[in-house]
Amino acid sequence: MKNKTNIISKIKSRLTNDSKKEWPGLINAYKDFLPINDSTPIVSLKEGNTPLIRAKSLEKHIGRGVKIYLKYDGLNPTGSFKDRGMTMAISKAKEEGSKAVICASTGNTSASAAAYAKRAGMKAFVLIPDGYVAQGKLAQALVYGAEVLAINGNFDKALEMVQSIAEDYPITLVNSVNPYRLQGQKTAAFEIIDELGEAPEWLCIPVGNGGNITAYWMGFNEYFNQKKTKKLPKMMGFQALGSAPLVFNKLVKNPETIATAIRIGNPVNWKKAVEAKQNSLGSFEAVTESEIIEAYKLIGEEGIFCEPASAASVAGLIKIQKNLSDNSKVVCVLTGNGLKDPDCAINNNDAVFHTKLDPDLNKISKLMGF
Ligand code: AN7
Repeated sequence: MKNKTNIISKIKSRLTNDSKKEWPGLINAYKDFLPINDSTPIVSLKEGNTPLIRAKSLEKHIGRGVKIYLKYDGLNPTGSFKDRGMTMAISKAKEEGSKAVICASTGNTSASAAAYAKRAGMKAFVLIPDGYVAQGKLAQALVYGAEVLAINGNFDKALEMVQSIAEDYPITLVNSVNPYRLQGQKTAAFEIIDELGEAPEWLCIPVGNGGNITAYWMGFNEYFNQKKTKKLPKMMGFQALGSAPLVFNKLVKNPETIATAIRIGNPVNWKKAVEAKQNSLGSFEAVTESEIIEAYKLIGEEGIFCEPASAASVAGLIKIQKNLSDNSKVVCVLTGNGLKDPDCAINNNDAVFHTKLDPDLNKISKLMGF
């Protein structure tokens, strides 16, 4: 009897300890590194703390002892890295007394802004390029209750418009020109160093507006200055060939790519992204549509589902593999969840998919090879 009580009290204490260890969201986890104060109302969906997963089949593919990690940021609450920035941007907007937020978006920013604004009791307006936002992202913005304005124009036009609206009217802009966005997003670099004990030699990341590559570089440097890592990674930014203004150092008027998240011709963080690349001795490279899809499938073979824009990081890694030294560490950032873009998945896979089958046991087991 005594024994039983002991066991129960042990289990109880473990449960309470575990609940104390619950991930508090990235603002609480990294508050010493973030511009918040005691009166900042923290608007959180427990974002951050996403897994860093070894990519074993990719490692076989590349060889030479190179260690590859996938930072699966598609596991954030709304399915993309945008939540890292949005928890900060919306918390600060609320602190400043803002009642409404606005953004332009290729999809993920609008989903994230809609969710965090709803949680903060604020109104969200999102401008999107009509017909060029993946279904999952649009569904999210609608369900989280944003007011969706789909324009006959691309992302760059939408961004120009929201910048002008935010100048003229009392509404907070939550695109990555909002400095709090990058502050939140830099925490992904902290998580990588916290887990690996040091920065990797290489960071491969898809680039659209250039916000995330800037934020990662900021995060790596802050930890470097705090002596939490002795090295800094080379920042490798990848754009889709049809939307590659940073690669060719030239504005793209009509950007095109299957990776609609990065269908951006005039990146708003152009200068900062170039600085991150130059200061880290990294580089920008373009990846083709078929390279993106090939990488998308290879990531699927790891048991991981990301959206096509995110696969650009792995497509890029494959492209630059000869530059990697033996036994070096690479982190590829998977920025968004595969469920965001079911059309891309259905149209681009090598799966065996039998349809319109008779529900006949004999036929089906025969089909299965028995
Ligand atoms: C999955 O949602 O610009 O270089 O409006 O959704 O920081 O712009 C999305 C960008 C990479 C590029 N991967 O990041 C938007 C938007 C995914 C993305 C990027 C985006 P940035």
